[in-house]
Amino acid sequence: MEEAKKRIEDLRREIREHDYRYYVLDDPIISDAQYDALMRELMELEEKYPQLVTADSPTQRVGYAPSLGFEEVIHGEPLLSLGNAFSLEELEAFQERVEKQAGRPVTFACELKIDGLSVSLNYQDGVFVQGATRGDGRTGEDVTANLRTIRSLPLRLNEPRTINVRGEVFINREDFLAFNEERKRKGESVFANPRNAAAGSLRQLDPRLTAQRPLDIFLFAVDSRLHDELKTQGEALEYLRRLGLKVNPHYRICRTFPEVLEFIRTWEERRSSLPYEIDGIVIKVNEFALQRALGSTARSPRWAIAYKFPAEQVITRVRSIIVQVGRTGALTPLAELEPVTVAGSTVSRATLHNEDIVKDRDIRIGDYVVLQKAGDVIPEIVRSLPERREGSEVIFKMPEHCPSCGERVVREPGEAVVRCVNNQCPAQRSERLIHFASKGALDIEGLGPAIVGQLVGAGLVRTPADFYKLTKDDLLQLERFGEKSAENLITAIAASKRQPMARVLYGLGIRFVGEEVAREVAQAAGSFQRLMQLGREELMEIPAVGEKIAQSILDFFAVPENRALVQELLDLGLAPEAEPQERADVLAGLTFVVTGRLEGFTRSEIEEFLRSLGASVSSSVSRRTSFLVAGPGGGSKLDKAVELGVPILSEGELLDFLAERGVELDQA
Ligand code: 1X8
Repeated sequence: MEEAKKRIEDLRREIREHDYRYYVLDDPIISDAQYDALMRELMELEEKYPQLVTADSPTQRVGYAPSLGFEEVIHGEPLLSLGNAFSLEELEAFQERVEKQAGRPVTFACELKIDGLSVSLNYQDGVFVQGATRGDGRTGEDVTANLRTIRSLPLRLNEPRTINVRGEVFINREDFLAFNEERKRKGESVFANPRNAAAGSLRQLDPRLTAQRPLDIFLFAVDSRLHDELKTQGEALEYLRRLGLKVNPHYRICRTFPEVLEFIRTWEERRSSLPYEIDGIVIKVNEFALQRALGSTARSPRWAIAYKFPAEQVITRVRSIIVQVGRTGALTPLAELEPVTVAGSTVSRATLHNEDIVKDRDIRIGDYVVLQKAGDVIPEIVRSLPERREGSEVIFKMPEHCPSCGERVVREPGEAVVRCVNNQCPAQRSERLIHFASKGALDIEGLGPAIVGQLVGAGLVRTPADFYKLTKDDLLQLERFGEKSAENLITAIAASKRQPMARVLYGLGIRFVGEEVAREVAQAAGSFQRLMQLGREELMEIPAVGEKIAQSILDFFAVPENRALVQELLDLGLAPEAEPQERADVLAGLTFVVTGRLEGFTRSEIEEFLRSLGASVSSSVSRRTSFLVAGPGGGSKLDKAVELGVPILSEGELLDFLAERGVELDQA
């Protein structure tokens, strides 16, 4: 036993050292296999002597039981957010204000602003005991088990200190791309950007899942108990590093304001070469004593500011403008660009939305243009550069005939969109088929745009019903299909017959009938037979359905071909009835409104979930609202709820509320 204890301690020390070298210094000295051998030996010993397992053992990075929700953590010191400067003028105003109050020149610490998720970590006698999200700044959520899985976060410091530190959890760009690829391959939804992926990962209810996410962390602040001992932010960063915590190496202590500007300029330029995303520079008063003197407002410190980078812009050239025909027949101009890297990804196409925008921005084929990508926004052409024209540029004209079927297109008065109104148009047909198989609709794995294109091209599929008549032999004639893949696709198509009516209805692609409307209509009608009998008045009794939607549904079912399609799908065994609502009564009679930024869910995920429990979800707060679920940045809905006395739930409180009613969240 004594011997085992000693060996365990030696192993832990050794593994910790290697973790530090690998994850913090990025300079490993042993191979992965050697590391695994050490870890395995430790795990075996701990299994044999469970009484010797400690919270800071490297084996404890992956927790065991998934938790229901997260406990609240009241932060010892609030995690304030930073004021923003969107221009150098605003930054200069900050500097002048600070120096005026100080009555002397001030030294600033400049650091990269990591585009991740703020967390607070508590170490007790050097052992990591608790970590929390920022939450609303005063109260966060206990995500200790998830933070433990971050390999660059030491479970034990180099000194037995009791300390609270603060940092940013993030995901490297490259890891994010690989992770998203993997999700796409598995047919899972992808994250829009590394920040969202980091937030979602940190709020996984099952730490074993978090452990598979490529999370990383930088620490950049110590709690004020250390401010007497460490006099400046610069010293605090060095101290954090000495404790074994990961500190971003790119910071600079600037004694003059021009140095601050220089730092900003440098990083604005080098930004895209960093392996992780940054959205600005944090400028802090370096001396803690002066920070204290300047104090904070309710929301943010007066001694720091975030200089936000303007959206990254690059110049490229429009090679051509092509026109795409969507599922509803809308013609959309799309610029094909000389590929450029902007905000970390390569862009070779940008939508131009409609012909008016092309005209307003005077974008011509062959033009040099300014392309911009702000945060997670889709790339956009901001303007053309007429001064760089050579004379060979061509003005874009919307075609008068559909590029797919050749029929004349129409532009309704007062509408910006030009449409092909030929219901038989091959491009529309393909798009409708793609939509039918897509994630929100029948969700048929392996039936993406490329395969649908192949099937249509081979004349195997014309309507969605044709998918269900495909045989393995049909598929085997096609390129890229082998025994296994053909079998898989046939199985996936057959499995989709069990999808609920709402998805089939959405999959039909009726104009204005999105996922939410489809859900309500399916719920109200109960079956397609019934739905096809409903009149205008009856349709409009469904809360989500107004005049426009009712008319669109009527128009759709007035077309004999569409009625025949639905009948054929039913005959093939699809969508017998509306979704059986298992837990539908838990929130029956309650109306929710969701606002602000949520950490673990998208707003529509939460809304869908609430609806699945029988709640109504509305987009505006009124006296009839039962609860407002509010994340940070709630704004006017929050004000309205306070005014009307509508109870407000934070994301964490909502989870508690649901847990009390026996509802477990199986997603995060
Ligand atoms: C937020 C962030 C800070 C730093 C880096 N990245 C962030 N996202 C830093 O200080 N180096 S400070 C901060 C905040 O105070 N809200």
